[in-house]
Amino acid sequence: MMRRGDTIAAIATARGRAALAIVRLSGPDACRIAAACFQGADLQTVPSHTAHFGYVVGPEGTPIDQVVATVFRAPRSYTGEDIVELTCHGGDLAPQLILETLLHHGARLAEPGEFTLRAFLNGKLDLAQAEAVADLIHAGSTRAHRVSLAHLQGRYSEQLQRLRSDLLELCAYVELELDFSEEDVEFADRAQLEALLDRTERLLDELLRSYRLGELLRDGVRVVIGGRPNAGKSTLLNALLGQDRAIVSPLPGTTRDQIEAEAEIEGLRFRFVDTAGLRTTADQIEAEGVRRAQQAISNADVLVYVFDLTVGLDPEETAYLKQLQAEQPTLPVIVVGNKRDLLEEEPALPALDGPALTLSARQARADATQLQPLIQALVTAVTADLASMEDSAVVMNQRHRQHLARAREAVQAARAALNQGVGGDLLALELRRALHELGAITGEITTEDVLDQIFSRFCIGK
Ligand SMILES: Nc1nc2c(ncn2[C@@H]2O[C@H](COP(=O)(O)OP(=O)(O)OP(=O)(O)O)[C@@H](O)[C@H]2O)c(=O)[nH]1
Ligand SMILES: [Mg+2]
Repeated sequence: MMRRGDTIAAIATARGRAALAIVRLSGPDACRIAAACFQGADLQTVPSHTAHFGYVVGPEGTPIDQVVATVFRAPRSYTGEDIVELTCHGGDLAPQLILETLLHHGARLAEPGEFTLRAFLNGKLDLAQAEAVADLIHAGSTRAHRVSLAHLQGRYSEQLQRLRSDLLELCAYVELELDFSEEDVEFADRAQLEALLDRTERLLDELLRSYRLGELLRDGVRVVIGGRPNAGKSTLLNALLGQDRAIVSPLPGTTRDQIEAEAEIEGLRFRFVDTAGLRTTADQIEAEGVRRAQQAISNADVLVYVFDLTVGLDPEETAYLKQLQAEQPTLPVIVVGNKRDLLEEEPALPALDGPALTLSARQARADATQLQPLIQALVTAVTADLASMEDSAVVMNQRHRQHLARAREAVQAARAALNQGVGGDLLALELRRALHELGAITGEITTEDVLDQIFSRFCIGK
């Protein structure tokens, strides 16, 4: 992976039929290799950042495709090296034949993420930004996309850099004091030190807290729709999706196999799971459905518990919900009284922990505004006050979370050292440890293994 100095090539676009595709080359020989198979301009002498129409010809001189070649010379390029991008026609053949021609002329097939790895190694972006490139490509919702872009633009890294420079300043004070300790000089003002530690810890806390939102953005929110047979769970799923995905029928026990479908709501990706109605049954297939429903509930991010307002919640259901809240205290449960259209007056809702609301799933299928209170409750249940967090302050990456947690530990240990009046050397040691952890996120400190791990999850050509 870390071999540098050679010239790499890859198809940067997705396979299959498409109007256009891009084959890219990066490295010291990029212009020479591209020039060897390009007719239309001398790519070795054309100025940087210019595009040229022409033909790519195969090793035997036969034309392969009409292309536009764009030349970016080092260091003003994505990787910091010479780059040539050949925009050709899409499909299975043209890009592949062009790639083979480039390999024939001396390029090496790029590893996944190798272009971005080079960009990182050449200082074009830091490690957190490089990871944001992959997050951006994998983003499954508008908000995840926005957060990745903020990270790619470096706004998250800037925060970490500020943290680091605060800590560095702190460290310098403490170490200076160490050097002069025999002369009894106290450089570091205790109160100032404490304030700086406070600030650092608060920021780390905030970043760590945001990881819950980051995780939901990355993986989506799993919402399980549960309740008794015939409560209207499948009707509600269809209303939420805006399409008739699940079978709805007046027969209790209609849904057996779990039905899962995704929808983007308020910038978040939700994965809704419609389940078999919970009841004791002699029917083996239905019983299996019920078992799966219970399993889905134990893996849910939120449970939407639906009941029929004309029937009410029976005591067994109430007991079940109470037990669930005791067993899974972190699982938000939203109780939905359905079939509101069948009642004349707004009914009293059962007194349970957590939000409860009424609606008519049947009407909501035609009029989505009916769903608004439920959607608000869903967003609040999963993100609480995190939804309003700055995009640049949302941590989406588990690796970052680990380093942030260790940095916080070190800062806490530094504070304990300060409070106990332990020597400055111990304090400095903890501060250095925190600095090290933060440096690992942005890649000031890193190992080849870590880089391999990070970049191998990239696409080839990125
Ligand atoms: N009036 C009225 N009927 C509804 C409403 N929601 C669902 N229904 C009806 O209630 C019946 C059951 O609806 P489903 O959505 O199949 O119920 P379910 O909870 O998925 O039932 P199972 O799959 O059997 O567990 C159907 O006849 C629906 O048309 C509603 O808001 N108002
Ligand atoms: Mg159903």
